[in-house]
Amino acid sequence: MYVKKAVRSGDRGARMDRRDFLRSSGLALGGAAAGVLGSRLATEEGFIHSARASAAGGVDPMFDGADFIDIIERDEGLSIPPTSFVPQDTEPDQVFAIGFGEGRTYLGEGVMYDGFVIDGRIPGPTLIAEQGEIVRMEITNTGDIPHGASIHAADTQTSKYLGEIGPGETKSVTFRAAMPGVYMYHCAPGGHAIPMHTMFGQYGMIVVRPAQQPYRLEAELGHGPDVELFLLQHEVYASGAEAVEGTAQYVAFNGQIFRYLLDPVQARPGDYVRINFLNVGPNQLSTFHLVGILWDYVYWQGHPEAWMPGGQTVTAGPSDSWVIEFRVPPDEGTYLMVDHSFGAASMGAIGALVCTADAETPATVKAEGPEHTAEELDAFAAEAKRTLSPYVAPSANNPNPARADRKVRWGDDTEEVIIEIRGNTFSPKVVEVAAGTQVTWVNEDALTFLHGEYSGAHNAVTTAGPVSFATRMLGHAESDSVVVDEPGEYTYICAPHPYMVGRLIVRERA
Ligand SMILES: [Cu+2]
Repeated sequence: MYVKKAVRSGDRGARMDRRDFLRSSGLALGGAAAGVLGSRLATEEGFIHSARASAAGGVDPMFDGADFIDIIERDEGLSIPPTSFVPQDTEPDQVFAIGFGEGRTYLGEGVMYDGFVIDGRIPGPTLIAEQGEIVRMEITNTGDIPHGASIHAADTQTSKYLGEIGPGETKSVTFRAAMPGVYMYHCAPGGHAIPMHTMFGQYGMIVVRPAQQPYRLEAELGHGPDVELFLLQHEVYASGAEAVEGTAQYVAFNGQIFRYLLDPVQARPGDYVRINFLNVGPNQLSTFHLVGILWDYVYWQGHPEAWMPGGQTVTAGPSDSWVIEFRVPPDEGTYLMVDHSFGAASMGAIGALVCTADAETPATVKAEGPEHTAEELDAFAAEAKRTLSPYVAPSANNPNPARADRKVRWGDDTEEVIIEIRGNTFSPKVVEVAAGTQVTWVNEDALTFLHGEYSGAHNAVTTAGPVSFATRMLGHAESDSVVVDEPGEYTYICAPHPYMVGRLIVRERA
């Protein structure tokens, strides 16, 4: 697991100096981007194509030979930023290299999570680019099944370049971070796997900082934030079925439940605080609130021109974001950060901003989940009260299973038991029946286009047990049954999604 954040065009300090120079001279783009986009004058309204380039009748040299040159030419003459499209061989200012795979994390409060991860964490690393920079995303599949990526900061094709990444494979996309804002990125292998992998934990935050226009409180105070918090709200599910239905087991800020209640964010009275807030969801609405604080300014999706004054909350559906700015009042004390949709707060989406005169600022808190070594995770697992795994029926080290993981036992008079397949999960995951009971699997996953990992088509095939059985492959709303006469414990999987594990316990009929 690794994060590589390479600055390709000189060191960061040198680039900042250059941007300051460009800003003062009316050209406000960073690094190599300034070189290739230098023909554009930057104003508060956006990019204005310079008279010099228009007079020459050409576009930036980087687009020489581009297929849709007339569209590029049109866009370069508009007052709004161009799209993110650049030729894929454009030299990047920053390279974000991240790994997508399967793995476990620690959710806090004695709960382990076994799901899908980015760089071994949930959420994945916080990626920060400057508006105008050329960014290359390099996605490596570190796991055993296909992954991929969707980058919301890119106003151009990403699925074409980052879809269907096989195990061990690396794919990349190069784009211009043209539009400032706070964005989500997430796994997007293709088809049914896009919502599945995202709901199982593969997401993170990518921020494009405005280069042309500072946020208002920064302009008013004449300096950047004393405390900058990148805060990502996300749900954790005990089963794929509950994920599809939107019934979260926990809701967290930055990877652990009650993370900042136990390890508060520190600030001083009077500090300028900026929160880059992203509700990943993937299902629930959030109304983020800071108890005892009114916002000075908020910016919808983080765009500096999409500002509003005042307010007590920001309302964010899944993948919605805000930049929030406020001053800490001149008084020491604790300010609680909550999702005021209070069910979520009670399930983990609550933290503290503790303000004392001797707090050490400036400070930055990133949105990625905590990093733990394999040894630390082993230690957490050994002490775990519970393990959550959305698509697996955990058998070991799960003394207090979540509702979705509890065995469902059917009496001897039951003739037929239905096991639904929903959200890449057998539901119930663990079923006990008397010998001779008919067991029927019904596929409730509806997105059954494509095939394999990219499809919601499933079956049930034994991997262990006294005898073998297999259903046929099931499309949406299709079913198949078996009658198991041989008592014993059966483990079965879905062949196209072998990480899906169910258990069937067949007891002697009394
Ligand atoms: Cu994935």
